[in-house]
This record gives sequence, C-alpha cells and structure tokens, in this order.
Amino acid sequence: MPIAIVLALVVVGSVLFHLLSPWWFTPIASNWGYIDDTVNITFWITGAVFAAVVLFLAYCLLRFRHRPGRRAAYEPENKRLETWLAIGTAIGVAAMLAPGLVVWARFIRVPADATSVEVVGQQWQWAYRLPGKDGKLGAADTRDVSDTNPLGIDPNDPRGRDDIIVQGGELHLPVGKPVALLLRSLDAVHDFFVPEFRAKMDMIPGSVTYYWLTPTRTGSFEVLCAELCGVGHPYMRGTVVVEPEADYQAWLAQQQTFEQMQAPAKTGALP
Ligand SMILES: [Cu+2]
Repeated sequence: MPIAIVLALVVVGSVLFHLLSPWWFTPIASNWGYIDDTVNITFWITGAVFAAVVLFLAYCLLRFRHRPGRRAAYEPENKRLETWLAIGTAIGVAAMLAPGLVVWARFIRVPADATSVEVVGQQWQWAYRLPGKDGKLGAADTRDVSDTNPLGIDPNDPRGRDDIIVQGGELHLPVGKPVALLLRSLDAVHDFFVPEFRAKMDMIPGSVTYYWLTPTRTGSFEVLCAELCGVGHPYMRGTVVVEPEADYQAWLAQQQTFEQMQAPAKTGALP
C-alpha cells in the first residue's frame, strides 16, 4: 500500500512540476511556433504514457497483492494484448516523429525573398557577414583566412568587396523580414542557437549549413553555441538585436566592408 501511494504521488508530482516549472519556453521571437508544437506533442504523449504505466503499476500492487492461499496464474503469451501494445506504441512513436519531419522540411526550405546573412563560428567567438549594396555575398574559403581577412573571403570575387563584416559584435536583423542564416565554422564544430528564435544548427568546418527564420518581435536576444567546441565553449556567446527596418539600415551604414578592412590605410576606416 505505501509503495502504491508513493507511485501515485510520483505521477501527481511530475504533472505538477511540468505545469508549475519556471523552466518553460522563453517568449518566442520568430515564426517557428511549429517547433514548440512538436515539443508539446512529445510532452503530451510521453507524459500520458508515463502516467498510465506508473498508475497501472500502483493498481497492480494493490489489486494483486499477496493473500494467503492465492496463487498467481502463469500466462507468458497474450496475442491480443501484444497486438494492441504494438499498435499503440507504433501510433505513439509516429505521432512524435511525423510532425518533426514536416517542420524540418519547412525549416530548410528558404523562401525566395530571404536575405542571406552569414554566421561564422570560431573558437570562441562569433562573426557575421551581410551582403553589401549588390545584395550578394562573395565566395569564401577557410584557406583565404589571414590577419586582414579573418573570414576568408575570396579576394578575387567582386561580389565580396562590399560585404559587411561584423566581428565579435552584435548581429542586427530587421523585424518581419525573412533571413537565411548561412552557417560556417573555421575550426571545430559549433552550433548557432538563439533560444527565442527556436532555431539552431551545427556548423561544420568545410561546409555551409543553413536555416531560415523571420524575426517576429524587436529586442535583444542571446546567442549561444550549442555544440561543445573546446574549453571556451561556455563563453561563446553573442547578441542578436532585432529592430525596425530604419534602425537596422542606420546600424548597417556604420559597419565596415571587406574592402575597407583590406585597405585600412587607404580608406581611413580603421585607426
Ligand atoms: Cu562553439
């Protein structure tokens, strides 16, 4: 009896903890509400199964407790029960996996009007590259990295000359406009994660991974590296500022281009 009560309390406590926990989603700041939906579906299914199994255990402890003179029946096979358990489990697993596949397909299908913004991860800091006046990013290769070219932009690609480079500072994005985030790493595997955007993806040295999002509200959001990338991993943080288009354009105008970075003496952009 005491064990059955403890099991029932575990179920009640788990449900209460889930509902009253302060460690819930931060208020969302992107179009990816679908991600929250898939997480919630998983919570509902796993939570209902957990509660049902533990309560069934408590019931069995009471109902089939030891009584003098009563013997347990030996029944190792039960075709009907096994069939229903297999069908129920299959439906539950499919219900948890299928929505994720649908959301993933949307997550990586970049809309045609999205602006490309590059995020470069490096032990242990973030850098960003935004297209200049031509609206296009130039080619880049880690082999081109040097003191005056920290992101390895191809110096022979004319599209890259006006690219805007933000190193170690904040990334600004206009609210309500879709952005494609092109993710690159110069060394280890990193992962660009902004919890309020509900979006993250690994950055693999030698390739460009990507996802897209539309920021839906203004504010300052923390960037975290979500892949263990060395001793400085916990300090690999940054800030994304989502702001109205006019503020964003004003910020953009103050940033330096790759050309200015290459020839600081000529343009006087750097001290
Ligand atoms: Cu990292």
